[in-house]
This record gives sequence, C-alpha cells and structure tokens, in this order.
Amino acid sequence: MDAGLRERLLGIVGPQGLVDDAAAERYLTDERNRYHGRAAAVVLPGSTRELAAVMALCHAADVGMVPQGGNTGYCGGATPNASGEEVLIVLSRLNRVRAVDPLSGTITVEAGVVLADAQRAAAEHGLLLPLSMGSEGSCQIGGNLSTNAGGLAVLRYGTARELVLGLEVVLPDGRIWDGLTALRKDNTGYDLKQLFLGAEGTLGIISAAVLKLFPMPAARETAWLAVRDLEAACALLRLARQVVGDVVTSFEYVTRPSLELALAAMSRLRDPLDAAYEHYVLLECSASGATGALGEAVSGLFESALEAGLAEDGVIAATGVHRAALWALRENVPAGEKAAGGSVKHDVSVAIARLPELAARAAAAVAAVAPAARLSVYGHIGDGNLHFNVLAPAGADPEAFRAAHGEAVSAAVHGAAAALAGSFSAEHGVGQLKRDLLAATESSLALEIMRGIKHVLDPKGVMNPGKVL
Ligand code: FAD
Ligand code: 2HG
Ligand code: ZN
Repeated sequence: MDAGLRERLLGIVGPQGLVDDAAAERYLTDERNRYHGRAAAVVLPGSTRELAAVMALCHAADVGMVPQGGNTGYCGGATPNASGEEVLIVLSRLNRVRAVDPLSGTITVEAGVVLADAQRAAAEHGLLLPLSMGSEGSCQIGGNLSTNAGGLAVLRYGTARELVLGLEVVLPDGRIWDGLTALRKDNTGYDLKQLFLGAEGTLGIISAAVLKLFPMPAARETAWLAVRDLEAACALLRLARQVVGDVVTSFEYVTRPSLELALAAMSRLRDPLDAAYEHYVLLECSASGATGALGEAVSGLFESALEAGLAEDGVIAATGVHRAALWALRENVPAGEKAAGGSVKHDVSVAIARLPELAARAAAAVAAVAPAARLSVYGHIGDGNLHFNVLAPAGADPEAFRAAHGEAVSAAVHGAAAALAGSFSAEHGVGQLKRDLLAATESSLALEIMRGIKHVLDPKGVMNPGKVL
C-alpha cells in the first residue's frame, strides 16, 4: 500500500482509529491460532460514516478489505492473507446500543457491540436477547450476524438470522444501505438483509442491526442428565417436547471425554454427578408467563426418563449458582480442548433422527485413519448439530498429529455427514478454512448463484477476498 493511502486513512479515522504496527499483532492471528496474516493497515472506524469513507477509499484504490469483529470465529474469516496488502477493518469502536424499544421488543445495536453487552442492555429493560454462546464475552453482533451464529438456544429461538429485523450495511464501494427497519412484516421485494446474514463479510460490512427481543423468562429449570447413549439422548428430546412442550430452550449433548477436558482445564469446575457416565444431556426449559408448573414438569420428565431407561442419573439445578455451574461445564469444553493442545474440529449437522448414525459412522471412519486418536464429541443435538472433534493420542504432540492426520480425519468426519445428507458447517461458517470444501461439495448451480450475488455487490472482488468463495 502506498504511504499516501495510509495518510488518507489516518485523515478519516484519526490516530485513535489506526493501530500501530506493534499493537496490530493481536488482530492478525485467528482464535485457533491457525492463520497468521499481515495487513497494510489495521483500522478501527468510530462511526458508520467513517467506516463508509474508509471503504470508499479502499475500493477506489482496489485494496482488499477484511472485516473483523471479536475475532472469535473458527474458520479464519477475519484474518487477512499473508500479502500485507489488505486493510483489516475492526468494528470494535462501533459499539453503541442505539436504542431499546420495550413495546416493539427490539434493540438497535452497532456491529461492534459485544454480545454479552447487548444481552445486558436488553436485560436492563426486562427483556431477553436469546443469542448465547461460550464466546459471548468477546464476540460481537456484527460477527454473530455475519456468521449466522448458532449457540445454546437455537432450539427455541433460532439462529442469529432469525433474530434480525433490520440491517445497516456499508457496501464495498462505501455506499450505505439503510435497511435498519424494525418492521416484523415487510414483503416489499427481495429480503435484502438475508444476503448479508451469514455472508462472512464477503458482500459488505454490517454496521448496525435491529434485533428481536423476547420476554425475560421468569422461571428456568436446568437439568444435567446422564443418558444411556446418543440414541437415548435423542429419544429424551422427543419425550421432553411431549412432556414439557415448546418451552424446551436448550438441549445440549456432552460425552465424558469432553467433560473431562473441561474439568481438567478449569479447576473451579466440579464433576456434576457422583459417578462417571459416558453420555450426558444438559437440558434447559424456560417460561415467562404462567411458570408455576415448570419445576414439576421437568422433575416429571426426569422421572419418566429414568423409568424408560433413557436416563441413568441426573441432577436438577437447585439454585442460580448451581445452574451456572452446570452451564460452565458445557461452555468450557472448547477451552478444555484448547488447553489440551487443540483439536481437529468439526461442526457437522444432520436430521436429528440420524445423529446416532452420524456419530457411529464418524467414529468408525476416524478410527480407520487414526486409530489412537481421542474423540471429544458434544454439541447442540436439539438442532441436529454435533461438534465431532478429534484430539491427538494421549502423549502425542497435538501439532504433529494435526499435520499428519488432520486432513484424513476431517475427510472421514465430513464424509460421514455427507453420506447422511448432512452439512460440514452447521454454525461456524466457511471462511478460508472450508472454502475449498464448499467449492468441492456444493452443486454447480448453487455456486453459480453465489458467485452471481458476489459479483453484483462486489464486482471488484475487494470484500474479504479468498473467503467463502
Ligand atoms: P469474527 O471472528 O471477528 O468474524 C467472523 C466472520 O464475520 C469473518 O468472516 C469476518 O470477516 C466477518 N465479520 C465480522 N464482523 C463483521 C461485520 N460487522 N460485517 C461483516 N462481516 C463481519 N459459534 C457458534 O455459532 N455457536 C457457538 O456455540 C459458538 N461457541 C463458541 C465458543 C467459543 C469458546 C469460541 C471461541 C467460539 C465459539 N463460536 C460459536 C464461534 C464464534 O464465536 C462465532 O462464529 C461468532 O459469531 C463470531 O463473532 P466475532 O465477532 O468474533 O466474529
Ligand atoms: C460450542 O458449541 C462452539 O461450544 C465451539 O460451537 C465448538 O470448539 C468447538 O468445536
Ligand atoms: Zn457449537
């Protein structure tokens, strides 16, 4: 990049918006430490107007732009390439909650608002922003929407996409599309916001959003149950929905090795039950209206599950602190894997009824290529989504294991999902990690449509180049 462009960027964002080289490093490496990029400049615009001016400048100069939110993404989507020619645009300073409208049930937030801060802003008005995940203390709304994040309450409230009413987006050439509507019904032509949700920053940069809020649950019941196997876990999901109805909010699955990774990494965590079991479900039900019967319903479900032989043991959270402790076990599995040297991660989904077959097929396929590898299998089975992660054999070097076996292991797991008409990316997106996989597995017609959309919005190809497509 010519020095003049850097000067002009400085002129737009001021010194507080241009990161110096010494401080840039934290933005140039991804969450999983898989990608290390370089950038001509790391820019933090302070408003939509500044963002638009930065993008117009880069567009005119044919400079690639990489958007970054909290940098917690799993597919390298927010890391620039190694050329040092791209500009990294970090959204952290676009962090204002513009409005909460309790009557309409909406919150208007800028893209750089951290998810947990947006949840808190809604809670101050007695309202729930249901998007929730282990990274919520650092991921940002713009990143959540650009990855169409899933998380821990999709079963009840849907993925990030389903929470969006309106968007403000800066197009690659710097024009601002004001689609920041709070309308719940609006059938005036194509639903343009959908293009940017899950686009991973390849079509433009989301600068603000209007999100749906829900009544804050007055009652929550959380149970950690040991189940016979994954099949029993799926049968329990069906039973739960029959017995407790549509107030089942989360239905997470955790295997013993995943739990042990979390326990090993976090000394404050405790094994939730007296004995060890191979398979667990973390179930949460919540209700905001007539809540009296919820506790009884969940206790009844637990008893029915024991009687039916689906569950073998379990505990229902007695206090809020107890509930948080159970959730911490589930949410710290990724941290446990990281502390153990990392894993070959997979984010596969199938129809819920096929989950047991997926797990069995994937386990057999991995064993065929890496017999001593350890598995960490868990996930959002209420959404048909498993994180089928594979770790180096005990005592082996994780980095060397990934280098030698990562590709074969991933082919094994993705092959198992594909054989069951599943997806290789249920919630983490494509980024640069899975770009070639998308090209190799998606139909030529679907790819043609995607490339057509990309061309209409970003004919110069300057928006997050080399990601997704
Ligand atoms: P980043 O990592 O900064 O960016 C992600 C992508 O979005 C990149 O392609 C980037 O270019 C683009 N982008 C970022 N901001 C914008 C913007 N404003 N406009 C346009 N493009 C933009 N994911 C889940 O789905 N479910 C989970 O349960 C979950 N749990 C996690 C737990 C842990 C411990 C960790 C580390 C990660 C987890 N993730 C999960 C993955 C990650 O947190 C999500 O993908 C999250 O949505 C990324 O948000 P971010 O702000 O960090 O985005
Ligand atoms: C989760 O469900 C996240 O905890 C992370 O999606 C999954 O680290 C992973 O593999
Ligand atoms: Zn997940």
